[in-house]
Amino acid sequence: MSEFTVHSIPGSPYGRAVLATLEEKGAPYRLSPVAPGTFRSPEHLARHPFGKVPVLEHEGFLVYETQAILRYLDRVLPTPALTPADPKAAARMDQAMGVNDWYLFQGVGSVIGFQRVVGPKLLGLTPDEAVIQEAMPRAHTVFTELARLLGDRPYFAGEVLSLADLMLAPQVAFFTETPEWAVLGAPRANVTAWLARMEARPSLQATTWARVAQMAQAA
Ligand SMILES: N[C@@H](CCC(=O)N[C@@H](CS)C(=O)NCC(=O)O)C(=O)O
Repeated sequence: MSEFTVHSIPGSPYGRAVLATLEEKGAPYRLSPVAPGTFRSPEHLARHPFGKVPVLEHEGFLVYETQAILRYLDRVLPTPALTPADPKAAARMDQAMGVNDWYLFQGVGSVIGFQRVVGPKLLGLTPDEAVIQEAMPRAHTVFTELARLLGDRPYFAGEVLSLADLMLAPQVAFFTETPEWAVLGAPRANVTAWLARMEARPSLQATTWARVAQMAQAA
């Protein structure tokens, strides 16, 4: 299998989902770091007209949007399969990936993760407590729903790992670095057990912020 190139940055949960999926597949890949401040450069906009990461490059084919990237990887690298064969389980996977994009990231991760982690760590910003408080009602709804969807099963689509887990785990992991985890994640035993299960996987361990920063330095 020819090498995959992932255009991303250390600390991107979406980028981590792509890297962790490549790790799960045992595929050869390299990180092409997108330098801070160059997201809207002509070079990056040519890859991603919305100026975001990640972008996957494979055999001259470029694709952005993490869901599209993960599904592409699962098609060109069929083993281990990360999409359930059972239509209902596959629908749960798709649903959880949609919840990740539309409700967890938008207005929750993008606010609390930015205010508490990315802003202070990368830009030296002080968290805006009012903005965080504004995001909390939606955050409670999202975590309540994640706990309900997961139920008492080990993974979001059921008994086996799927793309949904690889997409959600990097986003949910961000919250463990915030005080809000105490009310959002920590009280939900199934969510914390699932996250611990995910973070113990070699694919997640190989793609922590620190490990991706090392990849970026070596690139
Ligand atoms: N819908 C996109 C979301 C990607 C996204 O929001 N990426 C963030 C990093 S995790 C980003 O590039 N942010 C930079 C910006 O918005 O300027 C996907 O699924 O890939």
